[in-house]
Amino acid sequence: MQRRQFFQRALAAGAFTAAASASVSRAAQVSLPEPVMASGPKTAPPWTPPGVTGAGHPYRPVVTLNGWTLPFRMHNGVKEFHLVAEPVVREVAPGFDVNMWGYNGQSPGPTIEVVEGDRVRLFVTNRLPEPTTIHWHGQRLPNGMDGVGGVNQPAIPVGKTYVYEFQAQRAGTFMYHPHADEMVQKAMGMMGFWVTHPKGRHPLINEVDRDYCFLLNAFDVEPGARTPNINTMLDFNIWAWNSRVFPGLDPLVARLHDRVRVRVGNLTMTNHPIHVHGIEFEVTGTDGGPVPKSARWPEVTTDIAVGQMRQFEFVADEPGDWAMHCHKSHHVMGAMGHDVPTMIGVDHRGLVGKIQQLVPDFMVMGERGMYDMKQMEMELPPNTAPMMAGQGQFGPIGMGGMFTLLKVRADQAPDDYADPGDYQHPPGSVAFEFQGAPPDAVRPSANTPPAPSGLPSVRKPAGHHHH
Ligand SMILES: [Cu+2]
Repeated sequence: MQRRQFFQRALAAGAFTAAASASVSRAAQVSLPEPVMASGPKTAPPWTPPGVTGAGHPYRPVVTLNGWTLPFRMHNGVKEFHLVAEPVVREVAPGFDVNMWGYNGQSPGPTIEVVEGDRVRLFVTNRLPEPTTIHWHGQRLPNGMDGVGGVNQPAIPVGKTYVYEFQAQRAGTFMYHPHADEMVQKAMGMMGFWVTHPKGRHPLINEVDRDYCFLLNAFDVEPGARTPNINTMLDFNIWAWNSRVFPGLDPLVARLHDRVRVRVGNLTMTNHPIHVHGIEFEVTGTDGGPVPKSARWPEVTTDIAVGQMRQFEFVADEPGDWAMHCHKSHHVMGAMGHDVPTMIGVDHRGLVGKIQQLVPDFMVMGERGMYDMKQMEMELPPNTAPMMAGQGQFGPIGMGGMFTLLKVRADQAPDDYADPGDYQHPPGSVAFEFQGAPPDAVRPSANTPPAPSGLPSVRKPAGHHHH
């Protein structure tokens, strides 16, 4: 479904209508809101609930990178959401689809946005082939709403719908994910973002012009396959933001001098030092709450450990196309990063046995398995993540995985999130080729032992004395 149709359908379904009366029947009170579904990996425009005022409304909505925000239904003063846990196909990059599990048509699931103090009711329908739950990471809530299967509730059986209900007690940056068979369910892409906006002006939460959010996630998808290996603990090959890799990731766009907030949560099994070029930022909050102002310091990289969230802020006061990426070099490569040399010229049919070691029922998965085996006889498997693809105005970018661009433009209209294209550099401001004659390189001969200092004698600084 196209974005426009999806919002129209959401409107038609009454997803935004406020309850007309407090005297609704008990049956109506527990009626399921029609789930709003999305397909496609593009970044949806920020969503402001129409017709909702007061109690923190309107707020500056977040923009979910290559994702979207779930519309809610007001019902007797309660914000009602309907999440559907289900198998999905996620386009991780153009030409690379992965069978995942997610919510409402995509992985990750839609972002939930509410206001501090809101009463929230979340219907969760399980259309997976196994039981699930949802844990609302970081929230203050009644223990029975915390979503740990077996501890706080029975797991939601296949085909059933459970209801979670609590008050969003503090403003901040949160996420949701299963707490039932979670190794499998997180490895398959089940997660989503949650933002609670402050009810009014907050001493530690800045008002910003742009507010971006995304989750760090990782998958292990054999080249040419379509389903992640769920037993992988460390050797992932798809390093993603919101189940998407460069060049499939949209840019973060800002108007010159905008104050920008970026919220990031890590649901992978390793840490990610997130680095932004061109500006300095401060970490203004975590999933534990806002950071006191006296405890903030300037950074250009912030490490996000497993299970942590960070929100950082900066003023976009330098125009340009600034790289923004994980600083682990293997995390800005694609699926073939480690394996492509061993794939070329190799009989790929041997790979089936290797996959079977990890996924014993690989061959009994049906037509898919045979199809994949056929594909593996080709030189390079189709449906493989681009390794280091992406073209810039000066040539190949040589990046994949956890990489995108922060695009800052003086002429970007307020609230315009469209990709402004390549940065037009002012004349004389781009690194250029030296046109003179290259100097002679003086190197020590292979047969000559190095000078005692360990440096070639021609480079010894004047006045230096050996011991
Ligand atoms: Cu990383």
